[in-house]
Amino acid sequence: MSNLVIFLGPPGAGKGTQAVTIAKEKNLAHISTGDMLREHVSNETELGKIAKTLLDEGKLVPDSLVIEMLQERLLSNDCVNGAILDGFPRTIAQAKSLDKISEEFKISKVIVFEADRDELIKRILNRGETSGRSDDTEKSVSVRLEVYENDTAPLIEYYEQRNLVSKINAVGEVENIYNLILKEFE
Ligand code: B4P
Repeated sequence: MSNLVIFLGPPGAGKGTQAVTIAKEKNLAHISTGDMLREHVSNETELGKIAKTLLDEGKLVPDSLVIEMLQERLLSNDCVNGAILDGFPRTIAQAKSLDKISEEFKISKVIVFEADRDELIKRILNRGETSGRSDDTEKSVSVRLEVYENDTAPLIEYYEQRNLVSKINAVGEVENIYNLILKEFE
């Protein structure tokens, strides 16, 4: 059975930043549903056409579409050692579906990234100046933060009930945060 480690946190908390290096270090696949959706948008697939406006507005893509996309991704060869899920699940429905598809995968840990709202907004708007990401705008950020509070934050309790949660202070040097996360893998 392969392990799944979930990176959970508000937009801009550094999940993507840390997932890339931790996945390499631990020989795990890095699965970012945000990156996958942006790829669909740039390839103008059917899913991409549906997702584009939702991403731009900071809203979530419908559960059924994201769940199907993730299920397919987990079948890839690079997931045999396990994976870091960066940005999935984002709703209780997604979490429940993950419990069902996790027969060959076990959720071993949920790392929750904590950072205050001002810091998150600062980081995202900073990135917006260079990234070209159409959702790194002031308008979209406030929607993304609201969606996080309403739909995603309840997952912390969902996984706390199973004793899977470790909370990380995600404000500080990237390298220090990386070391904090690595400790959670010991
Ligand atoms: P994502 O791509 O997952 O975007 P995000 O949650 O906003 O995280 P982001 O990448 O911004 O933050 P990160 O923490 O890496 O999702 C985008 C959209 O896709 C969603 O809004 C939604 O529409 C859709 N979507 C994705 N998954 C979905 C799902 N499961 N269901 C439905 N819809 C879904 O980094 C942010 C910035 O901070 C970076 O610029 C980084 O350089 C900087 N940073 C990181 N660590 C730092 C530190 N320690 N100090 C200073 N800056 C730091």
